[in-house]
Parts: sequence; C-alpha cells; structure tokens
Amino acid sequence: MTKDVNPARTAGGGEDGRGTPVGRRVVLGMLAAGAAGVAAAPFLQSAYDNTLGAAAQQDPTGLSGLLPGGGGFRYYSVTGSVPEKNERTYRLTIDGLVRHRTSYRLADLRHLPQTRLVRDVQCVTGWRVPGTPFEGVRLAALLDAAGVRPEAKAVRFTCFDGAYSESLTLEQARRDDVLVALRMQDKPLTHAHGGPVRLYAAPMYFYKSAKWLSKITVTDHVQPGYWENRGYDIDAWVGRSNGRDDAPTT
Ligand SMILES: Nc1nc2c(c(=O)[nH]1)N[C@H]1C(S)=C(S)[C@@H](COP(=O)(O)O)O[C@H]1N2
Ligand SMILES: [Mo]
Repeated sequence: MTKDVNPARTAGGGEDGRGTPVGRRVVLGMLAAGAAGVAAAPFLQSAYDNTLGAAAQQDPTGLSGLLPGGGGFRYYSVTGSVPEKNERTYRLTIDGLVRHRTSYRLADLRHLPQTRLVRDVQCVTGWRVPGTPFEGVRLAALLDAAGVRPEAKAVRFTCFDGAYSESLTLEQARRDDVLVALRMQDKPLTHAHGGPVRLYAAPMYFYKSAKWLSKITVTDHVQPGYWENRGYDIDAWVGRSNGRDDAPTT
C-alpha cells in the first residue's frame, strides 16, 4: 500500500538522514544494520535494551536497524539515551487548560477501562507493521477526567527523553482510536518501544505516537512537534499527508 519512501521527505534532514541526501551509502548502511541485528539476535535477547541504547548512541536518528524480535519495527529515538521509568518512578501528568491537574501512576492507568486496537503501524519513511495490537486508556477518557476548559483547542505531549514532543487538535485527541498505550503486541510496552507508556494515534503516521510519554498539556493552539518543526505534516493522516494522496478509503 504505502510502502515506498517519499524522496522529497527523506532526502536531507529528515527522519532518515542527518542532513545528507539518502543515497547508496545510507541504504547500504541500513541493510548492514538490519543484517547485523538479525544475525546477532540470539545474543541480544538478554541485553536487549542496553544493546539498543548503544546502537542509538551511534545513530540517534533511528537508523539502528530492526529491533531483534521486533517483527519489523525499527527503533527510533532522537536522543542518545533515555532514562528508564518503572512502577515506582513513572508519572503521567495532565495539565494546562484543565479544571483538575492530574498525575497518574502506572497502577492508576491500569485500573482505568482499557481499549485494545489492532491496526497497521506505518512510519512515514516507508516501513509498516500490519495488524499490531495496542492496548491502553483512551486519551479522551483522561481529558474528560481532567475537565477540559472551553477555550482549549489542542493537546501537547511531552516525553521523558527530554527532547521529543507531539501535538494533536482536541478533536483528533478525542477520537476513539487514540490511546495512551500501556501494552503493545499483548505485552507491557518495552522501554525500546517507548514504555512504560506511549501515545498511540492509530490513524496517523507513527511519528505522532510519542514514546516515553510523561505529560499531556491542554493548550489553546497546536504547537508543532519535533518532526513537524523539521518539515513533516502536523495533520499526519496515513495516506493523506506528507505528500501522499492515496485513494480515499471507504
Ligand atoms: N519520544 C519519541 N517518540 C517517538 C520517536 C522518537 O524519536 N522519540 N520517533 C517516532 C517515530 S518517527 C516512529 S516511526 C516511532 C517508532 O517507534 P518504535 O521505536 O517503537 O518503532 O516512534 C515515534 N515516537
Ligand atoms: Mo517514523
């Protein structure tokens, strides 16, 4: 379907490169990284997250190859290392234009009603993982619990990697296919995939799905996120943004 890479988006400074054109060197590098990941997989299983962290330090743009056992996922982080958060240390704050500023622990989130979605994951650079289960709390439920003020128009997501950010309009945020996800592929979200909690915005390219989610701020306007400040579309509908205009789905 939407597997091909859009050259206009990837040639320089984009998700796939560091300001250099995507050419033979990068493609060969990707193949090498992928092959190394697969070949080394049996050895990496135990030191899984550490190994990924080391790989990402060498290449913070995310070209660190396929996640071993990740079923087609690529590891992305715009920072070299990300702290680990657990049951004791993790907090998700909802603030901004709300009546009740709220802070959730993992257990609090787990005790709220959970929604499971099975959709295709689609990165804007071309890779895709079909039929991936995500499970968590509807973002709409957290917004309702916090009491969104009438002047609110958007939400901004902050990540505990200290660098990444994302936004949605309030209307998008309230869709029932947008989750604050605690589980992926029917397992707790791993650190590599943005655990313990990430956003999952199912109808949009995967860059909207902020990993390592720490704060949701209700705002009066959309503030472009990390990749959007670098040229990607704010409204990131799969197949209908970032230079794509696929046949409408019915
Ligand atoms: N905090 C944070 N969230 C992020 C990113 C990132 O670099 N940092 N990359 C985005 C992009 S471009 C993609 S494709 C997905 C990758 O998710 P994965 O590492 O679980 O495959 O995370 C998105 N969310
Ligand atoms: Mo991506």
